[in-house]
Amino acid sequence: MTVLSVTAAGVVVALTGAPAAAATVPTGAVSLESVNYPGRFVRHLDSLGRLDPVTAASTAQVKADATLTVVNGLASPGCYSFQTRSGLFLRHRDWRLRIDANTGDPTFRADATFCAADGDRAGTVSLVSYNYPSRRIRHRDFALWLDQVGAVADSSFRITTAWAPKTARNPVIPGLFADPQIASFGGRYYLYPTTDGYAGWSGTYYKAFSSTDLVTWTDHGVILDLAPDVSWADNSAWAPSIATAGGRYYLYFSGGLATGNTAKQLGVAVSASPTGPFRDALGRPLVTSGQFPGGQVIDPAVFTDDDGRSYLYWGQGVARTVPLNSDMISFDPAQVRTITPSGYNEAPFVFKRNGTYYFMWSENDTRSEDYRVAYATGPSPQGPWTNRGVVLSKRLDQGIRGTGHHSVVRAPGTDVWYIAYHRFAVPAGNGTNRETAIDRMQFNADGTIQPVVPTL
Ligand code: FUB
Repeated sequence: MTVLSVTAAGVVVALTGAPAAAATVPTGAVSLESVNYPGRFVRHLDSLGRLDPVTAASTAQVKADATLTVVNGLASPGCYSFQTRSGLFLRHRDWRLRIDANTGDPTFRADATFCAADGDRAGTVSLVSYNYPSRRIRHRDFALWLDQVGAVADSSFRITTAWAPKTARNPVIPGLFADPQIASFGGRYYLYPTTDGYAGWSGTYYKAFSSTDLVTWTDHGVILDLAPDVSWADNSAWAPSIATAGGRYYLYFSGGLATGNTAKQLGVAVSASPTGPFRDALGRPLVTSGQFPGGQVIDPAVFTDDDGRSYLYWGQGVARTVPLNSDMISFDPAQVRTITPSGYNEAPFVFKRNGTYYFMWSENDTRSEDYRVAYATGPSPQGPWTNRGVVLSKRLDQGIRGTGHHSVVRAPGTDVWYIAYHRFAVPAGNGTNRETAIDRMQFNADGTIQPVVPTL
């Protein structure tokens, strides 16, 4: 495998020492330069892919059109998708490369996914179609086509510094990821999101990301894939939660079957590392559908109190909580309590600050631009709760919509707090094309939470 890296001078170099097979591409904003027509870059014009000259003197629009954000492959995490500044995806249709909005259906996702292979010379990359592996992105008459060629000069590109680099802080991880669960272990931050971009939220796998500064994140790849790894679930890999105890890491997750009883259930997977791989700890659900009447069995969250006792929360429509046994993978069903506050839809999350417990949740439907976060406070991990109102909602002057399904982390050793949440991807997202953002969350002197200002 050739690992490509962009230097400060903006030129891609092949890192040595990697086995020769396929290339990898750094995620984030890049530009793709033709190897046989240097100075010409992949860009879109009138929704079609082209190879055009771009120089320092080019207009800001041309530079933006020649910048692509490399993201997690919509059809496979081992490959890539390429997003335009306008949030559209590079895809092939009738063998022509063009840009379109992600419908989330399997055909679109496959048409918009490309696997990296070595180009025709060192340090270059060739992009192979995910669903037509004998075809690659190739320029012909300076238009981009999906042609039946190998790694020839017309199908080889240098990855360079983006003509229009990202300036916004959010999203913190490129691509479509929702329901971010943030945590800190051993001085490092970790993010566990839902992989988004699927019609009907039908994704199957979870990835983990880590960071020391909440700005630069490392993608640790797939940590659990329901389809092969979990016998009782095929899809609906939604909204995971993470906890640690006894040197092990526990990932609580939801999953559903593709056929038969498709109701969602909760599972728990275990690993020796926060970045997995995780394996199903029980071989069956931790909470089964119908076990407690009412509400969907999704959106697990775990809070561990100062005495080491952990509590599980979950539910859409109805919020429930139960103390976990010390093994972290079982509980006494007789101790399950319903704690649904008014306005509650889903995404419970609990944390503690200065002896006060904060119970937070999301209101409205995740497909609504009014999806938002509200909270209550109480004297124990299970309440009773006093409703305190909404703390995070859309910011239309910035085009930020659908802000919800959050989690909270404290910077270790400080009283500085951050909220991770998802929003409709800016600018072209919706309820199944969501992205992960992080902002500061501040408190008033009386312990109430100040309204969070969502930022681009
Ligand atoms: O990501 C799938 C579902 O959308 C989550 O389980 C809900 O909380 C909503 O964010």
